[in-house]
Amino acid sequence: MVKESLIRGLLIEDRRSISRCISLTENDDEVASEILKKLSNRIGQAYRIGITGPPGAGKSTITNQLTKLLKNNNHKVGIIAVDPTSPFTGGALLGDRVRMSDIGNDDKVFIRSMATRGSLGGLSKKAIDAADILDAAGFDFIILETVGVGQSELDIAKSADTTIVVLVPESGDSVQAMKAGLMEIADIFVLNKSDRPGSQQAVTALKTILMMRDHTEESWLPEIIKTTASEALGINDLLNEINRHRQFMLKSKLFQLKRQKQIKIRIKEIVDDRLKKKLWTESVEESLESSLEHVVLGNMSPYQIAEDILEKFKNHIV
Ligand SMILES: Nc1nc2c(ncn2[C@@H]2O[C@H](COP(=O)(O)OP(=O)(O)O)[C@@H](O)[C@H]2O)c(=O)[nH]1
Ligand SMILES: [Mg+2]
Repeated sequence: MVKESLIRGLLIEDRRSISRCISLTENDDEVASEILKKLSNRIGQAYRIGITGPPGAGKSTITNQLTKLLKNNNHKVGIIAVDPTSPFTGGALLGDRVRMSDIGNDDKVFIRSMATRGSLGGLSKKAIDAADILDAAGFDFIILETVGVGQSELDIAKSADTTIVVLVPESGDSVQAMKAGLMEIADIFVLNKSDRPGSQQAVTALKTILMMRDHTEESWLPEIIKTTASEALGINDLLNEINRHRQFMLKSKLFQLKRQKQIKIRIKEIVDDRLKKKLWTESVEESLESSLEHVVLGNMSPYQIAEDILEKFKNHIV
């Protein structure tokens, strides 16, 4: 069977099998879930790092530099780059590939770009499934790069063990980040492009915002790491901070808790998704369509129709 040979390929780190498995998670929910079920005892070893922030902040450059460093330490690194600005295989993805080309041609590194194909639906599911595939294939670190806009992207970044939010010195960047919900999800802040003017002021502004955050004695306080990723400056500090966060989480049992919380969200998503697919059959859609005019005319309530649909569904599944 195709599936068995794919899994065998994956486990010996055959790149084409890995690639094919990821494509399946993007395109064929059924086969992909079969594969992921079979691989469950292989998933959970990799450490996952989420990197998010505004477009152009330097996320790909940081990913590139961090990967080089991890590779030099003999680690295998899988990268999933999600880019909503390119609905098809457009310029932005190509740009990423070119920039990452010096780390890509190597069996210690696997890079996968994920476009959103116009719609954002299910994006986080696809990216997290892909991370699981790379995890099963034996990569030690998985980096998930997403642009910090939109709920799906935040969900992906949050799914990591350590979430890094990248900002730049441009005025107001940290205020924008706060609005976009980036402040809450950061375990580490990176102030990249610190070769630019205003970087120290940006750090101070960020610190002020961070002090307003609720925290207790035992909770993790995010540090701000200054980098100039294009010159590979500060990347060592960043890796040290990632390791410090990892150790903190392991010691305080937060690691297990964070993963459990993510798994719960994920299972609920899978169930919701499948329920929706089961419920909204063609005939249900049709009967909904034909009831609409009764609502417009005031003969029926939308609630009545919704309840009828649910009642029929209930009778259908029991
Ligand atoms: N001046 C400066 N430019 C940088 C730095 N890091 C990245 N860049 C440049 O900023 C641009 C966007 O970087 P990229 O990594 O693609 O950003 P992303 O959209 O967040 O992934 C590229 O032209 C990089 O070369 C830095 O530390 N300083
Ligand atoms: Mg990028």
